[in-house]
Amino acid sequence: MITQFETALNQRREALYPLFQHLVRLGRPFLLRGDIMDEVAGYCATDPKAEASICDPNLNQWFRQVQEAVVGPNWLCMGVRVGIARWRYIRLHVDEMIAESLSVQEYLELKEKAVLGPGASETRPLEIDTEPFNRGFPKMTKSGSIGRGVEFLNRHLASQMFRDREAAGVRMLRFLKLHQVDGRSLMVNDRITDLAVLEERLREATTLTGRLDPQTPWSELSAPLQELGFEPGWGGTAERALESFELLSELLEAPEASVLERFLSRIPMIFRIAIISPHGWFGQEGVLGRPDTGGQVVYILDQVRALEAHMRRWFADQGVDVTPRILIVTRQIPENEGTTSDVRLERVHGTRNADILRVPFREKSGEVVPHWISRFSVWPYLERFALESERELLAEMGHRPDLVIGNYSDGNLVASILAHRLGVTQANVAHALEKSKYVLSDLYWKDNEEAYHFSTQFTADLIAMNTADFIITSTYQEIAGTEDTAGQYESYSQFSMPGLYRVVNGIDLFDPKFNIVSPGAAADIYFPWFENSRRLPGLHPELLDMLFGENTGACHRGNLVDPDKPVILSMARLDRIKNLTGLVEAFASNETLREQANLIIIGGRDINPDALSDREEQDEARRMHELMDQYGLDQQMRWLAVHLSKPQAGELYRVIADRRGVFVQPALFEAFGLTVIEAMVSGLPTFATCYGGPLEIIQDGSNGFHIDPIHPEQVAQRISTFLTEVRAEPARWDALSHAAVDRVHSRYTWDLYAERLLTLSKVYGFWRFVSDLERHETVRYLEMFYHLQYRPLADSIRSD
Ligand code: UDP
Ligand code: LCN
Repeated sequence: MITQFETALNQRREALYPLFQHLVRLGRPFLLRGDIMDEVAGYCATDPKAEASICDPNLNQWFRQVQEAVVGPNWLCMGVRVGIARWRYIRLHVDEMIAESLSVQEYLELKEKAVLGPGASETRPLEIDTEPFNRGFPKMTKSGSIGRGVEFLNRHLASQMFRDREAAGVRMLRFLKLHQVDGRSLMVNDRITDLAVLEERLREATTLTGRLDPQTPWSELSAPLQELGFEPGWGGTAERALESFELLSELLEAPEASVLERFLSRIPMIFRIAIISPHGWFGQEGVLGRPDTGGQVVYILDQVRALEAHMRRWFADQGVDVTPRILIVTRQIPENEGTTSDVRLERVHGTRNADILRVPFREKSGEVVPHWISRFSVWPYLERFALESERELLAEMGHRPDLVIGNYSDGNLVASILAHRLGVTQANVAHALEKSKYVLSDLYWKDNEEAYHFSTQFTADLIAMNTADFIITSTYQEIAGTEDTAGQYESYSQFSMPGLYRVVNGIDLFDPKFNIVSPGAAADIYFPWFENSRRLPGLHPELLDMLFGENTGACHRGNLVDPDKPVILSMARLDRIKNLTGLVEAFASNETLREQANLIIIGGRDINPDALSDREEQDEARRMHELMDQYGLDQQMRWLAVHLSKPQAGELYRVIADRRGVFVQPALFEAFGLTVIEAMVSGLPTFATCYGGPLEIIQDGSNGFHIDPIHPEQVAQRISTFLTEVRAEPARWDALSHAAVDRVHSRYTWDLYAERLLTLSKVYGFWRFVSDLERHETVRYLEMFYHLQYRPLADSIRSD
C-alpha cells in the first residue's frame, strides 16, 4: 500500500507538495477525515493542477482512505483504513516528500505526544493487546463475513465433526445428556450408553414415530421412547420428533453446517434469561425521553415480549412443559419522581412471566443511593450491584439463568461479572458506544473526565467486549462501518488514552462472536396507515388537537396557521446528537420548504430550559427558542414537549401519513434508530441521517432517503424536492410509503430477532461445550485489567 502511495507521490510530487505543506501549516494537531477531504477539495478549487493530480485514481482512493492525521512540524502521520477493519500507518515528511510505514505502537505514540506535549513522560505506557489470546481461535478472514459469526462457527464446527465423526458423535451424545430442567431429564437418558447405541436407537425411534399419525402428541409416545433412551425435547408431536431424530441421524452421518444449526436450534437449552440494564429509569410508563433511557428501554421491553412469546411457542413445539422466565435487572431508585423506579418487582406488560427486578446502588457504607445518577457516573456502584443482583436473581429465578444479556456499557460489564461467576453464556448489546459518538473522546479523555468519565467507560467496554461469548449488533456498520468510515466496534481496535494506557489490539472484528441481529418495531403498535381495521380513530381528536389545536393543553411552542399543508415530523430526545435544532435550522433557511410544509418536532420534557435537569437538554431547548425567534417560525412549526403513550405514538405516525407527510431523523450520529423503523413501518416516507444505522436500514431512493446533517441546506433541498415531486405525482408518495413498510417487514421484526437470538445462544452454548476453551486465558488477563485499571478508575469517581 505504501508503495502505491509512494509511486503516486513521486509522479505528482510537484502538485502535491504545496497541498501537504498546506495541511501541515494549518497548525492543527489532528485532522479528521472530513477536515482532510474539505481541505483537499478547497485546495483543488484554487489550483487546477492540483485538482488534475488528485483525480489520479490511486491518489483519490488513497485520500478517501485516510481517516485521520497527526500533524508534526514537518510531517503528517496518517491513519489509513486500507479496507474494512484493516489499517496502516504512514508518516510523510512533507519537505522531502518521503513516506515511511509506522507500526501501530509508533503511530499511537505520536498521537500521545501530540496531546501530552513536550512534557510527556518517557515511561512506556501500559499496552493492551488481546491478539495473542486469540491465536488458537477460529477466525473469519473476509470482511463480508463480519457480523455473521454464527454461520462461520457452524461451518467450522461441522467441518471439525466431519474430520473425526466418531469423536464428534461421542461429544454430541455427552452434550445431549447434559440437558435437564427442574430436575427432569431432557433429550437423552442413561439408557443410551454410547454412540453405537445412540445410532441404533435413533433408527428405532425414527421407525416408531414414522408409523404414527403425525399429530400424535408426545405424551402418547413418551413411554416407548423413554424406554429407548429419549426424553422430552425432541418434539411435541410424532411429526416434529421424527424430524428431530432424522436431523440428528443426518448430522452424525454427514455433518453439515445448516443441519447442525437446525438441530441445535431445537435443543431445549434456554429457559431462563437475565437481561441487565443497570443505569435505571427503567419503566413502562412516564420514563421515555429521559436522557438515559429512550430506545434502550423500548428495545429491551419489546425484546423480552418477543423472547417470551417465542420461547413459549417453541417449548410447545418441542414438547417441553416449562414456563420461560425472564428478568430485566435494573437499578432501584427510591426517589422515583412519579415513576415505578422504586418498585422491586414489576411485571412486564404483555408477558406472563417476565419481570423487571430492581436492585439498589449502594454506597461503600451499604447505604442505598436514593437519587438518579447519570449513566456516565454509575461506575463505582456496579461491582456491588452485580453481586447483589446475583443473589436477587438466584432467589427470584430459583436457579441460575441460562443466558445473561448485557445492555450498554454498564450492563455489559455487570453481565460479564455475572456470567463469569455463574458459568453461563454472556451476550452483549451495545445500543450505542459513546466512544464513536464523542469525537476524539479517547485522545482528550482527560478534558472530559469530570463530566463523562470516559476512561472508566472505555475500560469497561474493553473488558465486557472481550469476555462476551457473543455480541449482538443491530447493523453491520455498528461493527465495521462502511467502505469510507470506521465502525463503532472498530474504534476499539486501536486507540490511546494518553497518560493512561494504549490499546494496540482491543477487539478483533473478525472474531465469530459478532452477530447482526436487528431489532424491530412493536408490531401491535407500529403498523401501516392503510391497515384501517387496526387503526385507533378514538385517539384522533386528542392527537389532532395536540398537533394543530390553538389552545391545546400540551406543552408546546408555535401555532400552525395553515394546518392543511403536509407535515415534516421529527421525534427524538432533546440531546445534542439528535440534532433536532439542526433540522429546525435547515427548515427555517429554505423558503420553498417553509411554503410547502409545516414542521412538527416532538422532543424534550419541557419547552422551558430552566425546568430541565440535563445540561445538553437545556442547551438544546435554548437553541430551539433562539431559532424560532431568529427565523420567526411560530406559524410554520410547532415544538411539542410531550410524552406520548405507546398507542398514541403509533397512531401519531399514521395521522401524519394520512396527511401525506414525511418523517425526518436528522441525528449527527445514530447507532441504530428505532424511530426510523417505526416511521417506515407506519408508511411514512423517511429521511434519515447517513451517519450510523439508518444508512443500512434505508436503501436510498428506494424505500427512504439518506440525508447528511452536516449539510443542512442539502437536507432541506432533498425534502423539498420530494414534496414537489409528490405534488406533481401523488403516486410517488404511495410508492415510497409501501416500499418503506415492506423494507421493515422483511428485515426488522421482533419475531425474526427472537428466533435468531435464541438460535445463536444455543450454537454458542454448544461451542462453549465442545471447544472447552471458554477463553480462560483472556478472562484471566482481563481480570487483572479489571482489578488494576478499571477498579481504581471507578473508585476515583466515588471520591470526586
Ligand atoms: N420516543 C418516545 N417519545 C419521545 C422520544 C422518543 O416515545 O419523545 C421513543 C421512540 O418512539 C423510540 C425510542 O423512544 O421508540 C427512541 O429510540 P431511538 O432508537 O430512536 O433513539 P434513542 O433514544 O435510543 O437514542
Ligand atoms: C441507543 C441508540 O442510540 C439508538 O440508536 C438505538 O436505536 C437504541 O439504543 C436501541 O438499540
